[in-house]
Amino acid sequence: MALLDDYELEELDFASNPNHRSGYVAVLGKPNVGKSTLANQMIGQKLSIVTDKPQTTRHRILGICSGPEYQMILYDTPGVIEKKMHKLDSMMMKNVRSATINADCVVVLVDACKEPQKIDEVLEEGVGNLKDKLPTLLVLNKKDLIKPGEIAKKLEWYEKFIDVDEVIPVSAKYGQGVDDVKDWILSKLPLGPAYYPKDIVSEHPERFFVGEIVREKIFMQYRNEVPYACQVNVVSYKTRPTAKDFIQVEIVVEKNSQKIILIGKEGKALKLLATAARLDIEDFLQKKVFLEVEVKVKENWRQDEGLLKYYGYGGQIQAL
Ligand SMILES: Nc1nc2c(ncn2[C@@H]2O[C@H](COP(=O)(O)OP(=O)(O)OP(=O)(O)O)[C@@H](O)[C@H]2O)c(=O)[nH]1
Ligand SMILES: [Mg+2]
Repeated sequence: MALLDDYELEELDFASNPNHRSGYVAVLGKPNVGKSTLANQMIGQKLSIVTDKPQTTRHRILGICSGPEYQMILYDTPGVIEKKMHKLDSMMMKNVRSATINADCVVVLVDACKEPQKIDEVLEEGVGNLKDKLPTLLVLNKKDLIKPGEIAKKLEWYEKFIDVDEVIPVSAKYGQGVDDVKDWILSKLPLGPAYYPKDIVSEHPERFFVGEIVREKIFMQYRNEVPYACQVNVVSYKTRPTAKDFIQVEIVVEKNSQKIILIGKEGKALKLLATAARLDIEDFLQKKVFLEVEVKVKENWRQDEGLLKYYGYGGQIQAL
């Protein structure tokens, strides 16, 4: 695994290959359709967290998929929602829009298990009224969950009623059809040199992913509203040459009752969470770490624009 932290920009040495293609791809869709699963499959590494709950992804997450002849820079985005309950939701939707600003093409996912439906809201929120219509692919995801005859019917519906350049059935979870998606993207990318070193998979700092892993474990361990009320901040990250790396994480919740749930009886629930997160973080970083997790209450943080910006929802992902 390589992140941009490991590189000095001036060391970049772009190959001058006249057939090389590179560009930006926005991955859009409603919540829970499998955007992050597809992005991870394409990159070949789990960068975005995946859960069975809607509104898992909150930022636009940049993942880089490179080959000898190409570099696709994917933006995984938050699921498009109609009702914006909190300022956080509105900021998440801004992150959807900002992913498409520089995009060379757009991939819209829909869930093959659901009744066929228009993708107008997704395009409206994501692409808005960008002057030039971007090449758009519709991915009919989760095809593993329905019968081949059903897939054919749904494919026909989408091809007939939705104005996109192509429709491809895929199972992002099992990697089926993912190469077809890559080929389609490749055909839409302009000729040009790579933007990033070829072995880089993201430009976000390691600590961003550490926070996301903790958030994934919260989604997995706690129910109902609790995971949605959590913000995870990596407040300290110290690499230590003679000891395990030391990572200090704070989980911010909105109410004391949520703090009590997170901590659990005699702190057992939080301990369980910290262990599950640590194991995944160690797997991600490929080294042992010491993880300290603390829970804090900040009332209504999801409505507080200043705090939301501080937490990095204003656009560029930043390390606190
Ligand atoms: N069976 C099956 N499940 C899938 C497939 N793709 C995704 N899933 C599951 O669908 C759920 C949602 O996947 P995500 O990748 O988190 O979806 P998302 O669109 O990124 O969701 P948000 O970030 O909440 O908008 C998870 O439980 C995935 O395992 C697929 O091809 N087949
Ligand atoms: Mg996601």
